[in-house]
Amino acid sequence: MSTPNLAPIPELFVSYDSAQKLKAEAGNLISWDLTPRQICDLELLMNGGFNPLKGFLTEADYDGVVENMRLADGSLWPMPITLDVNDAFAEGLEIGQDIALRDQEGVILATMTVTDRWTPNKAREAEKVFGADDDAHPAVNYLHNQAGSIYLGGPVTGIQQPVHYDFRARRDTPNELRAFFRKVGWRRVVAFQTRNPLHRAHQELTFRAAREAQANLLIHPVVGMTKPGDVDHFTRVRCYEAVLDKYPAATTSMSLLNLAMRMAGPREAVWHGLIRKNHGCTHFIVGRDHAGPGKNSAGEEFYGPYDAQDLFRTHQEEMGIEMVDFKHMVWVQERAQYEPSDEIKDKDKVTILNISGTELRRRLAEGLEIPEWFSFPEVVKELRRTRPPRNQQGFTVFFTGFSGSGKSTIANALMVKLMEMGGRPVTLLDGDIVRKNLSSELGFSKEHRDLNIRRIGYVASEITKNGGIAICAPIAPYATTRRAVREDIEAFGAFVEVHVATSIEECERRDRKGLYKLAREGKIKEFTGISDPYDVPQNPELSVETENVDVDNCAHQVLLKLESMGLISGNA
Ligand code: PPS
Repeated sequence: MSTPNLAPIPELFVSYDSAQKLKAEAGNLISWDLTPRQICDLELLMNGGFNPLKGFLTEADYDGVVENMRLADGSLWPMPITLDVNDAFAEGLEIGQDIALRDQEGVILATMTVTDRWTPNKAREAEKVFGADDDAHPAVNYLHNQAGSIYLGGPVTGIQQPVHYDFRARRDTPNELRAFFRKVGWRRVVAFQTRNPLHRAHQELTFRAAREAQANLLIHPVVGMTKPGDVDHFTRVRCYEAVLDKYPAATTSMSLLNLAMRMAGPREAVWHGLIRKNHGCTHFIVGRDHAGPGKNSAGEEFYGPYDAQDLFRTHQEEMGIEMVDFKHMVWVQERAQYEPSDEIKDKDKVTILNISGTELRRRLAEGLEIPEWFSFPEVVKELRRTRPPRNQQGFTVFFTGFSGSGKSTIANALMVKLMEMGGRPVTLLDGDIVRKNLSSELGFSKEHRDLNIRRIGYVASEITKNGGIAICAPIAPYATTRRAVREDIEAFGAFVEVHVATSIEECERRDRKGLYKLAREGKIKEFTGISDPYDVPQNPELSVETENVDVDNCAHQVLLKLESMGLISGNA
């Protein structure tokens, strides 16, 4: 299995001339505007990265993949690659109909013949594929709260690749990589998958893997979609480029993979292996907790640290790519080198050092030292450029609570206090202001409330990205929408959720705007807390009581919270 057949792999693209013709004809077809994740999936379907798939999964293939990781014809495939759409779009379609698949600018990338349309059992998909129907898993959260409710399946005809403007020279299709390996005579290639910046431990691990497999090394980072909150791929690629100089050029190469990860641990490892096999690699590194999604809602790991290695091992013969498994690498101070932690025999006599991802983020956030044994100065410099200390980053304070709970009043007081401190621009996105300026056409149905909060989230994320402070004060009654906004914002800075926990009885008693009276009389419909739901925040950064506490004190509690999170300090 370690001498690859580097002949070209089948792609789903038609010839240039046919593509031009098809593109003109496809202009008349019903179009689906692909989501960012679907664009990633489509790219790998079309270029052979997902070989043997010939399109988005049919219902029979989907059932097989979900139940036992196999397509209907028996081939191994662990991940459902599905085209999820909304009800309205699905209703208008007939089986056998061709549809155009467009990117977010409207460019037609492919057509698809719809052979299957079904309503998936998402709870089953979550249990079987991701191991638990728990929204704390990013892919389960996506499945329930972002993906459409209907799946379409059928063969895809590729017209053109999605356009990328960044790092073009670093992106390769499976056939481009295969051609490169043929050209340079690389017969054994070990791939390293990553969604994080490379530090010294990774370099040591990849060196050892290449040595162990007697293979050349392909650093193959994911630049499509990774776990919410990860370092953005622009920064990471600059970091990779800095580290690449540390490898002997003739033995190591780097290529970027536009994959949308699912963080599915064991299944994901098998999927990653198949994708690397398609890219012409013979070996694949699986480390500790491969593609791990973090903790579940009970605070426990979703998968065991070596589950991914175990599942890969079971299937590697059939996959045709060999695993190079690695244990956790740690720094042994006395020997000044990295060693796999389980191979250290004299643990009680040496000093073992390690900096976790969480600890690294803390040090970056607080502008603390990051030692040379841990990372390369070039990498640390890049990370510091993107992630300045928290007291220089933008952030969002998101108040949520019933109408009349005191959100706006506390938000106003907080704004003034922050402006008094100076340093960063402050914008207040109060419920009423937003409804006047951004959402004047919206009402209070679930759909409209979600749209309203999404808009607030979008503006707040832009403010946060650009180093400002956004203070939001809508009711925001739905936990899933608040979570989505949190994820958007946390890509750029902190999200501080403050629950203004005034009880509904107290709000009604105060009834500042007289709205509760009208709601009781049925003159205002869908009124939060009276005739419409409110999901109480389960883990807000702060919860403030307003009964018998004055506004100044409430705003002060928020300031103290911001200070304890390192977001404000003496000189910022
Ligand atoms: S939401 O649910 O987050 O989109 O609501 P929001 O944009 O914050 O708007 C809430 C303000 O609109 C007034 N209002 C209502 N609130 C709740 N339910 C219904 N049906 C409703 N109709 C009008 C109310 O004055 C809210 O103002 P605040 O500032 O929260 O008191």
